[in-house]
Amino acid sequence: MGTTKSFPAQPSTNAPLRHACHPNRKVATCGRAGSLDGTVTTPLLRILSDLHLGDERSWLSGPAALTPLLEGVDALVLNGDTCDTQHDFGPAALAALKGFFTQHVSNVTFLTGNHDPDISDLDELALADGRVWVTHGDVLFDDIAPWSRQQRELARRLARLRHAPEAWRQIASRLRLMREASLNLPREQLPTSGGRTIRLRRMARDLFPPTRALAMLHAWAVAPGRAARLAADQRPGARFVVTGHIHFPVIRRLRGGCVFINTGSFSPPLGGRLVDLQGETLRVRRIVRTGECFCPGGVVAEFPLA
Ligand SMILES: [Mn+2]
Repeated sequence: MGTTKSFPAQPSTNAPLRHACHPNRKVATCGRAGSLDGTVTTPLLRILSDLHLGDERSWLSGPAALTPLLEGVDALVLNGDTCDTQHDFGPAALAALKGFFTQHVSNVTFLTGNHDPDISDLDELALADGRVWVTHGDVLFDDIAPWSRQQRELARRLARLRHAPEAWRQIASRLRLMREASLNLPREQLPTSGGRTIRLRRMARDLFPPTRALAMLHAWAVAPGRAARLAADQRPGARFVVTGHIHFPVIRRLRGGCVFINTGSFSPPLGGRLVDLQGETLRVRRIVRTGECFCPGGVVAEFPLA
């Protein structure tokens, strides 16, 4: 796997896993950022996921609610399901959304998720010289989202696509097949009327049939171990696997030394976390809500990257 000189790496056809530079490398290529009082700051890379902008179950009324989370950030990675490009965000709306982020942060990387399979051609990212592997997380599940109401349709599509076992075994090509299967999925129908009972009706819909909740709990249970095994097999340099997708903010230290981090989501019930890479430190922080806005909260865990 090759490396590139600056963050983010440019797409290339024969190297699906893009290696982004360690944040410290940016110091070497771009110089340290200085402030007016002469202090020197180390570039900050921030990872967020599962914004689900435009989805009525998302807490975000719009991207402006994220502004406090973008302050002081030099590079931003949006790790999938930023919005639904298949239904809610056409080309013009998507361009405006991307423009919002690039106005606030000079360096923005959009990774694909199952709801935004065509937001970019980047399905995964290697940071800190490959020590941090970032991907949305659906690659951990053979049928993308086992708890989804669209699971049958997804499974049907994938069965058609995964005819070559070797293509399925390799993460990069498997991710491409999964993105292909997620294109043009029919929209999930949600109750849109019912007045004051609409929330209850939606909650009931989320909980039934109970097999959906069980599939979700199962996904939460198996994701860390699967991530560690997949990383050991195909991204062996990775000591940290950063995912979203399962909407379950968690950190698991696994046997073999791999650390699984899930950044949750911007929707109920569990909310989200962010991952910061700065200097030789990886930091997981809570995301807290203040009124309509979301801000960085307390540090949940801190790891040396070196
Ligand atoms: Mn997802």
